[in-house]
Amino acid sequence: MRRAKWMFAVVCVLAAAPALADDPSFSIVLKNNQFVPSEVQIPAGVKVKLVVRNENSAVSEFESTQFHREKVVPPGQEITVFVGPLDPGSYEFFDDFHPETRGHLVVK
Ligand SMILES: [Cu+2]
Repeated sequence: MRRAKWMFAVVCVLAAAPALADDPSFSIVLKNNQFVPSEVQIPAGVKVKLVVRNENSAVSEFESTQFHREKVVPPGQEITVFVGPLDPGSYEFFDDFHPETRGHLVVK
């Protein structure tokens, strides 16, 4: 009985791993107080991984009220957020600590 449960747990982990690895990944860099790129094209209808790296010397907060994410990005570090599946359209994101720094996800 114990052994059967353990086997079941292993199967679940193996089944979940490929799904995580398959999420398309997109990188965004904060530098010179801008998002680079400021327009990021992602596919509609799938979950995607956004990796946001902060190359500025000040702490930032990657935020979007349109796709509901908010995460602090310390200087010299990177964070990961998962978004979607989203419908086609344009979704704004910004640095909540420097609100003039803005970009868009363009979902197609
Ligand atoms: Cu915020």
